[in-house]
Amino acid sequence: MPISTSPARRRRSLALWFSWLALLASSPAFAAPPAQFPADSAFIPATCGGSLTNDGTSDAPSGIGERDIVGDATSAAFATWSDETFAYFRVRVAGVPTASGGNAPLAQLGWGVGIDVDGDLSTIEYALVVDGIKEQVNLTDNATKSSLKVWTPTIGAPGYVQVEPVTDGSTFAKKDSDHWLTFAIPLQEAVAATSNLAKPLA
Ligand SMILES: [Ca+2]
Ligand SMILES: [Ca+2]
Repeated sequence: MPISTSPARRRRSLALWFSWLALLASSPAFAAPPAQFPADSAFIPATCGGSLTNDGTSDAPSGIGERDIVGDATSAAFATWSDETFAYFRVRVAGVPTASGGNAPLAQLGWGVGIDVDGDLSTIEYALVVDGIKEQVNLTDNATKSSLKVWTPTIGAPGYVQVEPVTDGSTFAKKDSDHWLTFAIPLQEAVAATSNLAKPLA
């Protein structure tokens, strides 16, 4: 597993330290969405300070239910996996992040992670956001807020996003069941999108 993680901020800003270069040599120039996402058992729960990543339930009044990232000492809030082509990220949310209104299938919300590439967690170089309004996965330069790469569709056949109930028994949700919101990005495309910047992913 080539990715280690270190959350820097709560909710949408879990910081990541990427070291995926060894995987890139055999990656194709263009990667369609993954034909299938890894099994739950493949994902590595992210840790922070030696403990599983955690986040309180209903800790932000404006961010409850499907927008509430949740986790505790036994159920990580965040997990990752990568294979030769994709890096996968998942966040545990206290609800169902899909909806029939607006631009379905995702609810009209956003979920994401911050990406640190230089080991200085006071600066988060990139943001990777699942945009439920535009229905896309967006890699942005966190300093300029400019979009570097967009992947679509979100949930599709196939798509870059998967939503499914958790299978480890967590019950943070007050109403609906806890869900994993999982998203995949093609490694080589992400690296190429940042190759001309001061702190590229590769
Ligand atoms: Ca929370
Ligand atoms: Ca940094």
